[in-house]
Amino acid sequence: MNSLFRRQAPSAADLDSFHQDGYIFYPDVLKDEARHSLTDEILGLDSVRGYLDALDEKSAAPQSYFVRPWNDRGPYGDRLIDDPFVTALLQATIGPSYHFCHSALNLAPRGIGSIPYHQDHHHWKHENPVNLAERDKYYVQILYYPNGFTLGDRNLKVIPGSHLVAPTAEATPERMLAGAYDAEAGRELKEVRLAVPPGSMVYINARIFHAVEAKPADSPQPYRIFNIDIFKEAGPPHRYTQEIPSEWITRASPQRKKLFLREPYTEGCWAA
Ligand SMILES: O=C(O)CCC(=O)C(=O)O
Ligand SMILES: [Fe+2]
Repeated sequence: MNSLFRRQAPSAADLDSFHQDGYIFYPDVLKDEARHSLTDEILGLDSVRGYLDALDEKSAAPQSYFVRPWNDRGPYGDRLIDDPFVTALLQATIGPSYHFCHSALNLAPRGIGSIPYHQDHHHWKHENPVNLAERDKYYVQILYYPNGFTLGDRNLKVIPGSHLVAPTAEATPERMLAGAYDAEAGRELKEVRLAVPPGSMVYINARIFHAVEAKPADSPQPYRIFNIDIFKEAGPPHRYTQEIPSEWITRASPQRKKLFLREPYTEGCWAA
């Protein structure tokens, strides 16, 4: 199989982790060649080079590089979208009916601040009938960390099981971590901080609460690379469901075309 990954399909234990914890952590799952090539592709982008040159000049306040959607993908970035392992994961978790939603690329420099606990399921924070109807559908984020991170250095952290708590305004991460929702989740909800080697993937149900710690000014790693692909169960657009470049559709295989043929988000598309 022509895959960028060391794995071919999720194991039963992986799927248990997805359903019970809300995520699957795959350390160092990209093949070495794929990790190197993906990294080179990202660092070779003109916009990234410009960003990194400016970083070297040490501006006062550290700024992240962030682009959404990330359409300027080379062959490796492109292959991530429907790599056989990614397809196997999506089919085993969401089922046969899912679409590519959008993507993003992020570089986090030394001195950048934290991201507080949040969820990324865009139908929960809106009350239109369409949002209410879509609330329980799957929305999956595939997080890639080509150069990884260590604890205390822009590490991701999660509250395993927090996706099992009904998304109400009262169900805040603070209250979850204080034990108020252990009974509803059927487990103790507590924080897990992840240390992630280069070439790792974290596959999450976007309903899980997750957060990111700050990157120290003296971090041995000058910047952390993070790219993400997001898939949604078939249905109306999420907040960032991107327009697909027409050339992507033109050159897509019939299988891949199915991922792309859906409505993008437009202003007012949720209005009743
Ligand atoms: O930077 C990260 O590791 C994750 C950021 C995040 O929470 C997101 O993109 O939704
Ligand atoms: Fe997030």
